[in-house]
Amino acid sequence: MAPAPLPAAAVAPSVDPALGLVTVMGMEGATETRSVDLPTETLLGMHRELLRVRVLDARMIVLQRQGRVGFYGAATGQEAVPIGCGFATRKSDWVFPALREQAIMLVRGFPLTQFIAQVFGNSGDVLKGRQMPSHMSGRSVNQVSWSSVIGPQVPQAVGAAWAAKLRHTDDVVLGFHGDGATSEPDFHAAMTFAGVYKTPSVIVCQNNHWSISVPTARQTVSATIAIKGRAYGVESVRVDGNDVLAVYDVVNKACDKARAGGGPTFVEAVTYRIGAHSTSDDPTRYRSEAEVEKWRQRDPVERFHAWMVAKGLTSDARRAELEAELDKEVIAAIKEVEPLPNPARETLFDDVYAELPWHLREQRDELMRTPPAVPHGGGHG
Ligand SMILES: Cc1ncc(C[n+]2csc(CCOP(=O)(O)OP(=O)(O)O)c2C)c(N)n1
Repeated sequence: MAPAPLPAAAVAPSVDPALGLVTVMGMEGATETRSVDLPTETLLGMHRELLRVRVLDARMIVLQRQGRVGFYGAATGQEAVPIGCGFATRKSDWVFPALREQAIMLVRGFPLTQFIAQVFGNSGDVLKGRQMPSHMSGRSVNQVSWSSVIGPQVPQAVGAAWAAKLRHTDDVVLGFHGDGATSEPDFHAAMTFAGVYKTPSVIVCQNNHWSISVPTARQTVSATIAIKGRAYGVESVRVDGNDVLAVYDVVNKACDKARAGGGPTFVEAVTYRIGAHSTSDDPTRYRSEAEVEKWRQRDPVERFHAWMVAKGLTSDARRAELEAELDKEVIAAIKEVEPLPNPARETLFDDVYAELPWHLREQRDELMRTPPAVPHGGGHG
């Protein structure tokens, strides 16, 4: 198998935003290629959220390894994309994620306990245990669930953006996908539609260099993924996806443009999946440790932390305190939600029909006459 092309971040900045790489921080974080003008409170918020995803993902993987939850897809190495994007949105915007953007919900105010209850899929889960872990959604934060099929969320996002335009709101819809999804027809349909109807969309491709075991080099021979947007008449930008400030800057500008009626933007965020595709994957079977190590040197959490230290906004000691505090919060949330019972069996029949049709009423009644196979209670799925 051909190795993934390395390292995208070394591509020299070019005047062409679809071929170059927008950065704010230097590769080690302590330096910067240009200055940013963000309130200290926002910068501290980004720092906290980056650390929170790292801590949360590590805990969730432990739960899966202990057999306490069934599955988890971590964002390790890619945290700057969901966090940068989350900060760039407004409350009334919409998010159509793929597997690694669940943290946007947290940035936009979704409660941590409900988030973790979704990983357990128990009665604390607002989705009533109907979705896989890492396919979360929350009505309260306008985040729509991913179906697990690679691609459909992109045309859905574009369709929702078209609806926002027809309603004359200035809401923006963000749709996410991976590099692998660019080989799916849905990606091309979405880009065509976004270009033709000038939808207020920001379509973000997280190019993490691997689609499970298939490297990006097998998805395309185009110079970059961003350049594809040009064929659809969609303004396209390639950004350093391990640079939270650059992601924020590019996506924030794209949102402003969309709100002002300027139409869609396609963003390729160049990043790398440091961990496994999911808890069902063993990446040592298809990529080298040397490749992973190269990307660890550009770790988005470490880079931003180094930048914040250089600015005098935090310190290693403060970070250690914050990590301990965040870990405590995650553990407390697990303790609170894990003992919750499974969703009641009859909830299976809720939420699809305003009035349950006769054949489903019969099935529900029959189910309720049958004793549960597993006692109702105990949170271990
Ligand atoms: C249509 C479809 N084909 C295959 C799969 C199996 N599958 C699940 S995740 C995945 C890789 C997706 O890669 P990419 O789009 O690059 O996103 P990443 O997971 O790397 O973020 C595949 C092939 C699927 N879920 N749906």
